[in-house]
Amino acid sequence: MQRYSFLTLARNALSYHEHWQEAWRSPNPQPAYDVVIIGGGGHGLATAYYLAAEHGITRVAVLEKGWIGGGNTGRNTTIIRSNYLEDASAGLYEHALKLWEGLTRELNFNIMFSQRGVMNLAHDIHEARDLRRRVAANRLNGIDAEWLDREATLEFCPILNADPGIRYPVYGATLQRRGGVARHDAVAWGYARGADARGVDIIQQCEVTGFRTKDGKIVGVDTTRGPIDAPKVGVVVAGHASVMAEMAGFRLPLESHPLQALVSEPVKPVIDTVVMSNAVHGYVSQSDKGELVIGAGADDYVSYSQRGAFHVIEENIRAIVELFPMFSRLRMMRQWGGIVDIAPDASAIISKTPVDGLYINCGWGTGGFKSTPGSGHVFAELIARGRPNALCAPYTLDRFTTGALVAEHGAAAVAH
Ligand code: FAD
Ligand code: PYC
Repeated sequence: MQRYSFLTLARNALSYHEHWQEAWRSPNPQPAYDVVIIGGGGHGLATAYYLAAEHGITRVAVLEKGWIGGGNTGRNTTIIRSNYLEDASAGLYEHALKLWEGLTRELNFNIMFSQRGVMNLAHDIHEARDLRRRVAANRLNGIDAEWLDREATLEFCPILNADPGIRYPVYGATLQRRGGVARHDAVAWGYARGADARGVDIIQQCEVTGFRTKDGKIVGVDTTRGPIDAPKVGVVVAGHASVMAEMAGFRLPLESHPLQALVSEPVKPVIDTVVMSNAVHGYVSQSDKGELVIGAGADDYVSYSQRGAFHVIEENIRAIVELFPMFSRLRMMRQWGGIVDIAPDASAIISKTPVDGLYINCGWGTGGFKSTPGSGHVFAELIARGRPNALCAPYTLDRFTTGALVAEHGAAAVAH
C-alpha cells in the first residue's frame, strides 16, 4: 500500500496530479474468472473485497456499466443504524454496524464514519408505542437503543420545533447513539482499492447485457466489452435487479421506485445528530462541508428515471421547515434521485436463484447503504461456500413462497 509523504503530496499537486498513482487499476476484461460480480456499487465492491480477503478467491471481476459508486451508493444520504424490529434484521444490520466500526482501519482508508446518533421521531402516542416496542426489541437483541421523552428529545436536538401546536408536534424519539453517517464515495473507493490490491479486476464502462447458461447452470455473461466466462456470478445492481433477473429467465418480487434527496447551501454547524421522521417522510443531517442533507419518502410510482417528481420534495421541504423553522431561509443547492428496489416485506434478498451458480443480492430498497459491509460479507460467503450462513439464511428468495417474511416496513423508516 503506497504511503504519501508531504513531499509526494506537494510534487503531485504541482504536477497537476499527473504522476499520482491510481488507487486501483483499469484492466481489460480477461476471458474467464472464478467469480464475476455485476454492479460496482458498495455492495458489489464489498462482496469482491471479502471474496478475496476472507475466502482467498482472487480471480474475480467486478463489472460496472458506469463508474463505481455512481448508482445508489453515490446518491444516498448515508444514514447508518441497526435499530430494526425483527431478529433476522437486527442480526444482519448489527453485523454491518460492527463492521462499520472497524472499516476505516480494515481498509486503511478513511470512510469518515461519524457516530453522531440517529433519532427517529414520534409525533403521537401511537407512533411512540410502536417505537418503544422497537427499542425493547432492539435491546433484547443487544442493540443500543433508547427512548427519549419530549423534553429529552428537545434537549438532544434543540433546534427542533418545540411548539405543541404544529401539525406534527414532537412527542418523543428513539435514539441509537452508535448510529450515524459515513462518506459514501469513500466506502466505494476504499473497498475498490482493497479489492484491487488483492487481485480483483474492477472493470468500469462494462455493461452486462445477457447471461450464458448450459444445462441450467451459469457459464458466463455477455457484456459490451465481450463475453466473459465464469462458473459463479453475483448480481448486485440495486434498482435494476428485476431487469437482470428477466435476462436470466426468472422474476423477482420487487418494485423499482425513485427516491429523492437534496442538499442545501453550506452553513456553520447547526445539527450534530441525524433526525428522521416517519410521519412527515423527511430526515436531515449535516455534512462535513456544512450542507444540510435532506431526504424524502419514495415516489409512489415505479420508474427508472433518476429524478423523481417535484411535488414529493415540495411536501418534504414543507415538513422539514415545520420541524426546523430555522431552515426556512436556506437555499437548496442540488436535488437528485436514485432507483430503489423494494420487496413486499421491505427486506433484502440475498439468495441463490433458479439458475445454478447465479446469486442475487438486492431488495435493499431505501436502506441498503447502512448494510454495505454486512451485505458484502455474507454475500461473499454465500458465493464462496454455496450456502448461506445463519445471518443470511432468512433472506432467501423462497421466503416469498413459504411466507417466512421479514416484515420491516416500520423500521425502513421515512422512505416507504
Ligand atoms: P448501487 O450503488 O446502485 O450499485 C449498483 C450498480 O450496478 C450501479 O453502479 C449500476 O450502474 C450497476 N449496474 C446496473 N445494471 C448493470 C449492468 N447491466 N451491468 C453492469 N453494471 C450494472 N440507505 C441507507 O442505509 N441509508 C440512507 O440514508 C439511504 N439514503 C438513500 C437516499 C437516496 C436518495 C437513495 C436513492 C437511496 C438511499 N439509501 C439509503 C439506499 C442505498 O443507497 C442503497 O440501498 C445502496 O446504496 C445500494 O447499494 P448497491 O451497491 O446495491 O447499489
Ligand atoms: O434507511 O435509515 C434509512 C434511510 C434514511 C433515509 C433513507 N434511508
